[in-house]
Amino acid sequence: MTRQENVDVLADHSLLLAIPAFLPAVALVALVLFIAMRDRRAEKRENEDARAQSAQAEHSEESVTDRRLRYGLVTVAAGSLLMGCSSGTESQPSDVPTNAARVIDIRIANGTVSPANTRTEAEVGQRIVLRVDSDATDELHVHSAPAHTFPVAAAAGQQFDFTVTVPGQVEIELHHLGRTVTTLLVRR
Ligand SMILES: [Cu+2]
Repeated sequence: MTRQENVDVLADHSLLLAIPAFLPAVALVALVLFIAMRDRRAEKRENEDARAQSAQAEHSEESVTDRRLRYGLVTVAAGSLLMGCSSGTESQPSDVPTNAARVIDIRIANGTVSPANTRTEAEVGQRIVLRVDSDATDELHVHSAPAHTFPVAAAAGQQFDFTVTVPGQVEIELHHLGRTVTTLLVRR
């Protein structure tokens, strides 16, 4: 019987214990109500079954146990589903800096830099990551408040990161080459 497998899943106590910690109480109440309604419908169906098979006295007793197991299983399954949703796709207030880092790949070779004079949109509090491949030493200067200066070596795979806390335009320059790599348009 497939219902026997359900007993194993119920024994996962860590998941059961995690539910009250992560689920809002409102979601739990809604969930239980939903399951209870479903269960009542199933019960009605099973009672009709039992009446039809009244000769088998054991049947109804069995189905009550099965239903209890199924109730628990559905709670656990729906709970874990809800937990997955809330941690992944829950929308955040727009002023909370939860964006992924803005990565800017910079390549310096033969006295030229790319990109050059571009514009890069960013948000206040967003992490900005500069990944630099260079064949010459230079100095990256971020004209934010406070400003940042990063020494560039003649090497591949260098990485510098910072966060801009004030909205506005922030130039990222290469001082030895005298070029503007990009200008950050930092919005609230
Ligand atoms: Cu500068």
